[in-house]
Parts: sequence; C-alpha cells; structure tokens
Amino acid sequence: MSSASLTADLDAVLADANVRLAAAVDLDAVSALDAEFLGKKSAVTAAKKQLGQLDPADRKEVGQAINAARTTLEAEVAAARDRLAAGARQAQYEAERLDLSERLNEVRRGSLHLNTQARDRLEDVFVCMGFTVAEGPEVETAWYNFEALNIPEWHPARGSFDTIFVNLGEPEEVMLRSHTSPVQIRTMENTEPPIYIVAPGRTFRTDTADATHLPAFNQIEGLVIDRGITLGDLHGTIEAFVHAFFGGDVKTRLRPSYFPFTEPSAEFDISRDDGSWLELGGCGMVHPNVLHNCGIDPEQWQGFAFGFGIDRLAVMRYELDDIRELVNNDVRFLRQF
Ligand code: FA5
Repeated sequence: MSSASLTADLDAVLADANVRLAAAVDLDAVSALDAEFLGKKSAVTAAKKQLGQLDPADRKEVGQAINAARTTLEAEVAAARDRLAAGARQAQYEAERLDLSERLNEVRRGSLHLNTQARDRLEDVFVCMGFTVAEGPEVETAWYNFEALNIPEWHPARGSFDTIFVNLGEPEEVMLRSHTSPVQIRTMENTEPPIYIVAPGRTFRTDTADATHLPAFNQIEGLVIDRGITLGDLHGTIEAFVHAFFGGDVKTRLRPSYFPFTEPSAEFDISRDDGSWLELGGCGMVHPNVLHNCGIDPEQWQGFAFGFGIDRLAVMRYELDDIRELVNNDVRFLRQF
C-alpha cells in the first residue's frame, strides 16, 4: 500500500460520502452513513490501521490527511443530521398545527328566554304609552306586601296569597313577595304624583306547579296616580296594551272581582282563538286607604292599578300547552323561539 493510493482512496471516500449524505432522506439513513464512513469498519479506520505499513517518511503527511478526512466526514454527518432534524421538526409542526379559525360545527346563537322577550316587549309597549319602569325587592316585609295594601293581619285575603315566609324577625313578618303590588307602595312613598309606572319582577307563592301555575313566576304591576282618573282610563289602558302586545284581533273584558287594595276591582280576561277567555290579571281603582297609607290625599288624587302574570302572557303569545315549559330549560324547546 503506497501513500499515494491511500490518499486517493480517502479522496474517493470523501466524494462518495459527500454525495450520499446530501441525498440522505432521514436521520436513520444518516446514522447508517455515519457507521459506514466513520465506524470501525470504515475506510478511514482501516486507513489508520495501515499507517504502520507505510514508509515512515510518509506517515506524518498521510496521518494528517486521514485526520482531515475524518474531521470533514464528521462535519458533513453533523450537517446532514441538522438539516434532517430541522426538516423533521418542521414536518411535526405542520402535522400538529391547530387551525384555530376552523369551526367543526356552526356556532349556534342563543336567544333571550321567552319570559325575557315578553318582559322586554311589555316594557316597550308601556314606555311608548308614557310609563316609566320601577323596581322593588323580592324579599318584602308584611307592611309592603300586605298592610299598606289594605290587607291587615286579620284579613281573609292574606291567606289567598299562599305566601312563602322567610325565617327572619317576627313570625310571618318577612316574606318572598307574593305579588308585585308592594312596588306600588314603595313608588307612592317616594314619588310625588302624577305617577305612571310599570314594575315587572319575580313573585313567589306556595302554589304547586301545574299546567297554569308556577311557584316562582313573574308579574307586571301598573300604577297610575293623577287627577280625574276614572275606570274608563283603566279599561282604555288595558285595551291599548293588549292590542299593542297581541294585535288587533284579541278582545278584552273586565269582570267584577275583589282585591282589598282596589275599589272597585276587576279581573281582566283576553279572548282566545277558540272563543274562550283567559284570565290575565287583576285591576281596579286604587283604594283610598292605600293612597292614605302612602301620604297621598285621596280627595285630590285618583288612580288605577293592575297586575298580571308575565308567564301566562308568554304561554298565550307563544301558544304553549303548559306553563312549565318555561322553566324546564329544555334547549330543544327554547331554541324554537
Ligand atoms: C294579584 O296578585 C294582584 N296583586 C293583582 C292586582 C294588582 C290587582 C293591582 C289589582 C291591582 P292575583 O293573585 O290574581 O292578583 O294574580 C295576578 C295574576 O298573576 C294572575 O291573574 C295570573 O296571571 C298570575 N299568577 C298568579 N299566580 C300564579 C302562579 N302560581 N303561576 C303563574 N302565574 C300566576
């Protein structure tokens, strides 16, 4: 073995390695080439072993050539590894990429609950008629829920409200309001007449849920206090509201009734398609005792009040069979509206 042929062999190995490393398609292929060109059985290792058989004068030069070839091969293997590792990383990024703009299902828009829709519409109708919207607390005292409304403790009507009491203060002193009428009192206490308000809100009774009753339901109260107000104004207001809310075909009627806080009192019904009537709420001229309890002179001011169930109104407007649909929270039902 001459030093010239050894050096020529190394040049051939370098050229071969250069081409094949450049063509390697994955890291396994580079590892195989690493073993082939730099491992125990590689040409470079074999050349080193043959160094001893060379003319001592040539050894240094050939030894340097072998080391240089090894260094070159190592650098080329490392470069090939880097190139493929970067490619593999890039491929992995591509494979694992999340397209955050992608939507598998159309996003469904929610909608307001039927009660909220009915309440918003009611407010709109009354605001257009010149009323403002008032509010009151859901937990009330006996004064606001009963006494100021001309329902003293001994009054039989107190029982008809099926009140849910709260375990606070004296027995039967604090309660979940059983109607929105306490907001009448709170408004008259704080506002100088003339007064034109509606007060929507939640109300509570011990009623068992059935097709027309819920234990927690919604009412809207109306109160007008002004000079020279008559029953005719009350009927006209109810008629105007019903027409605005349901359309011109629906008729209204007042039936004599009794509430301690109005005199005279009436219940008002609206006509249904099948010719029957549905009771919507109670109304009447504000009782002089109630005005008096709120510091308003009944000789100077008169007024009317009404209160009806918003849930019953929603049942009517959306033609539901059962008021409990409003609270079952079945999205298949709610999505229809
Ligand atoms: C009252 O609550 C009176 N405060 C109404 C009133 C106000 C009269 C102002 C005069 C002047 P009543 O108990 O009838 O009255 O209830 C009024 C309406 O609330 C009923 O007509 C009905 O529409 C609704 N309602 C009553 N109880 C329930 C219930 N358990 N579930 C759903 N709606 C109900």
